[in-house]
Amino acid sequence: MAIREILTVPDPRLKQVSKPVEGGVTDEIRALMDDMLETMYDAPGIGLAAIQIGVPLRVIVMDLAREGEEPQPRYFVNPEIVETIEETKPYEEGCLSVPDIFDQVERPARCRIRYLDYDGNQVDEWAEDLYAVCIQHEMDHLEGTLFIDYLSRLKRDRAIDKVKKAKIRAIREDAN
Ligand code: GNR
Ligand code: NI
Repeated sequence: MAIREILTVPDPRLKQVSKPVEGGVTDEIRALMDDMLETMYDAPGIGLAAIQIGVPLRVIVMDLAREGEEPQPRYFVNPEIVETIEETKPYEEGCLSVPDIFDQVERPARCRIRYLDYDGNQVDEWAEDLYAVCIQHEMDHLEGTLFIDYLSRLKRDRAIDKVKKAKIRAIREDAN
C-alpha cells in the first residue's frame, strides 16, 4: 500500500471524465483501492475518487465512521445513481482537491446506487444523510465535476485563487 499525491485545482486532470473499469474487480483494482483508502485516511477525508490521485477510472472509496468508531471502509467500482428523490438538502461540503474551502451544496436527500464492491459483488441500495451527500460528491468527480462548480463564478474563482496561493506559500515555506 502507498500514499499517493492528491491533485488540487486547477489541475486539468480533475476535469476528465473517468472510464468504466473493464473486466471486473481484479487484484490490480483492489491494489488501487487500497492505495486510495490509505491516501484518504492520511489526508484525512471521508471519500476519494480515483481521479483525485490521477487515475481516470470509475472507482471510489469512502469511510463515514467518526473518530473513535470502528473504521467502515466502503469500495465502489463502476457506481451508478439509478434513482433520486425530489427532496433536496443543503450540506456544507469540502473537497480534498479544493483544500480549506467549504460551502453549501444542495443535492437530492436520498439516492439509490448500484456498484461493484471490493469482492466484485453487485450491490443495489439506498443512500441517505451523509452517505447520500458523499456518494453524489464522489460520483461528480467521475464526471469531472467539483462541488465548487455549483457555486457562483465569483466564489469558484476565489476558491481556486485561494488554493493556488496556499500552494505557492507552502512551497516557499518548504524552501525556508
Ligand atoms: O473529506 C471530504 N469531506 C466531505 C465533506 C462534505 C461533503 C463531501 C465531502 S468528500 C471530501 C473528500 C473528497 O474530496 N472526496 O472527493
Ligand atoms: Ni472531492
